[in-house]
Amino acid sequence: MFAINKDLFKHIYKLIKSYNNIVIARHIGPDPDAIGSQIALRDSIKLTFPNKNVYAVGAGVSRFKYLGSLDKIDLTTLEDSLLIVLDVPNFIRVDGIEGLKYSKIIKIDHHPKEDIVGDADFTSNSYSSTAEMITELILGSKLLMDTNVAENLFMGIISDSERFLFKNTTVHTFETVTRLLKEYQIDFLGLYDKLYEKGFNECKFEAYIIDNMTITENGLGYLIIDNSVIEELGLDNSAASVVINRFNFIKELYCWCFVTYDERNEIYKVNIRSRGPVINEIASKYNGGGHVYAAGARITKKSDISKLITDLDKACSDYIGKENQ
Ligand SMILES: [Mn+2]
Repeated sequence: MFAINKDLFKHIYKLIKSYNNIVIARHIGPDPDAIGSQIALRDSIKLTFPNKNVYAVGAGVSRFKYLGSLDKIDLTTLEDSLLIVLDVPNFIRVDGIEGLKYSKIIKIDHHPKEDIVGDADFTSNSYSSTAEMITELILGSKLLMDTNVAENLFMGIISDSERFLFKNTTVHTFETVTRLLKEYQIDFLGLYDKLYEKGFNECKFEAYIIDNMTITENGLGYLIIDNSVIEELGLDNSAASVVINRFNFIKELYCWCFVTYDERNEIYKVNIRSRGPVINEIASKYNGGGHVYAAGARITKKSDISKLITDLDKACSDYIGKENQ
């Protein structure tokens, strides 16, 4: 893996070096991997080149404020910038680059390839997280790292691999984390408090899901979540995506999905997870996509919800068939 990337890392470093204005973006509805990677790379470039203007853009999420702050800037005032796109394969899901004039793109992402192609392109779905890729880039190039950068990368890896529980975890993931821990004295137990502390109402929401989820005989769990439940508990409409990973390893479930209705955008958002069946190809049929075992979809027609559920159930049944062979 390292040998192939050496020239690519040189190319990425050269591009970064040659631009004064650099804008780093990631996907809408960001998670700790997206924001942690973005802030870590911004801070690493600033450490390496203190005179450059480097901006991490997109809407902030108050829950992830501990990762650092994003930059509020009128992008239309920037001349000739370098755009770095992280953790997102398609332009439609890039957050906060409207009006930006850029001449080159660097792309770093662990999702299956879609329409974004970088002039320097580091796309591979054999990494647990974008943060794992950026750690490899920084440690394998002349970019600098400090404890703060290392902590944000650590958080991205831990979060996207669900603390090494997900199937995207590899020996390389452990090696990468070991290097961060060894070389940058990360207070990882302190960081876990920030990442895993949850309110009691979030626990009640988990209980509501457990109580109301339908489980098919093929091992698909699904629930169309009532918005009034989320409101009564004082949670926001990202609640389902916050808790979905907590339903892993339930014996009766191979795949599980939660549907929430986003009133403002008049769209049904579906979060899907799996511990066997491939789900991103199904999600892409319903205006979505993602990883093999973690994906999402956006549905406008209510009747498509049951079609999606039927497709996922079929994937579970195929998977059980395969397992029994
Ligand atoms: Mn990611």
